[in-house]
Amino acid sequence: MKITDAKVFVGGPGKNYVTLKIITDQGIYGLGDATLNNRETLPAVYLRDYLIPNLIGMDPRNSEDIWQFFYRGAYFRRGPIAMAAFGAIDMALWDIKGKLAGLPLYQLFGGKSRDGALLYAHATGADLPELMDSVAYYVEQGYKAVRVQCGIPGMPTASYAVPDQKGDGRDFVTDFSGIRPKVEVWDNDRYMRFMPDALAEVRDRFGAELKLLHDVHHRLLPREAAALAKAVEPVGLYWLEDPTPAEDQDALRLIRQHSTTPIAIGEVFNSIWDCNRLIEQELIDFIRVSVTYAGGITHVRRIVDLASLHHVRTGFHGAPSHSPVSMAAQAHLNTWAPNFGIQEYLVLGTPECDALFPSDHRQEQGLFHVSYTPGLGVDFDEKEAERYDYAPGSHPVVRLEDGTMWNY
Ligand code: CS2
Ligand code: MG
Repeated sequence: MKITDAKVFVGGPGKNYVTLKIITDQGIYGLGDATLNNRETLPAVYLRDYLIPNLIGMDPRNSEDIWQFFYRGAYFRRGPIAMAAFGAIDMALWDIKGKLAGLPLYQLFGGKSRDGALLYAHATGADLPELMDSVAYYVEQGYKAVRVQCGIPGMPTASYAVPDQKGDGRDFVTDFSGIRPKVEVWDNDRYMRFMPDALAEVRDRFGAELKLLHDVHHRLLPREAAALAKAVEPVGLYWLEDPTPAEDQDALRLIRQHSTTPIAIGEVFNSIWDCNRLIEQELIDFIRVSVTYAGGITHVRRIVDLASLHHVRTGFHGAPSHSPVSMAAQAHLNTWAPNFGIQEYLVLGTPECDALFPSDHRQEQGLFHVSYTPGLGVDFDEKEAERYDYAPGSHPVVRLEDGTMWNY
């Protein structure tokens, strides 16, 4: 069996999805997602100029050898661009493998460990009343877990995942459009004074059952993060995410020393080498890698297996920049993983997205159910893809009130 062609498509509804299609001499093809948010053209070029010329002629069934060929062959290993490109190839090869076997991928991983995978939605508000309305909106839809983000009174600009004007705390998606980044102004003290009480009010309003998650989004110093994790302990959060910048892993030790609030980290990690110490030293409770940024199914399975040895559960990243292809790959991993925790899930099921990526996976009552379709169980409509062009975008940058550059 030989790979005869591979095509890269960049574009999609509201997102520059980078979709890879690997075609074989037996007419079977596989799909992969290499969408690196706001840097999408880079994995696309990496695929077109460096990887696909080598891929042609290879036997798609040797996914492990092909992963090692590109990872070791790069010499300059790892990094988000390379791992997103390798990850897309790997997803596509697993898709082909499942189609060849006539089985959905979770069956090749070891079968079902659960019927539906728990999802969490994104509730947000420019202020607390709007956040309460947004949480109620997702609870009504059957979600059992909701992430809560809220505008901070007195903050000069809207902050991470918060609408910059009142009125749309439902189905809110951050607008990254434009090559020049928006500038957010931020202050840790204002946030620290507001957020613990805000989270406590959400808990009081929605009761003990609802799983509440909050993303600090890398903003705090280790001492502040330890103080926040301690202050929100009575709220009983499902997790506190990215409390400190992810590079400094020792910062999490201070948080552990001062609180039992569950910690989730990992969406910016690209390989097992970014998180093995964190997992082995049990400094986190949830690992948030994604198959797109961390080298595909082959590599993420290694991270999941390591995590399962240390009581660390999965909480795969699922921001809107992950296309239905990688979300399908993660859904199969979530169906199999013995240490599955939760999956981040955003409004993927828009009519435009479904037209571009037809699939019979379904989301119901806050749970994701994979279909029995062989492979990933998601397809790609090349005709539909012609409707979409690449549109440059950029993450906002964050400055403190005195102008100091800070973390988005
Ligand atoms: C966020 C992301 O979903 C999350 O947990 O941290 O939305 C993140 O801001 C984006 O993926 C950045 O591209
Ligand atoms: Mg996050």
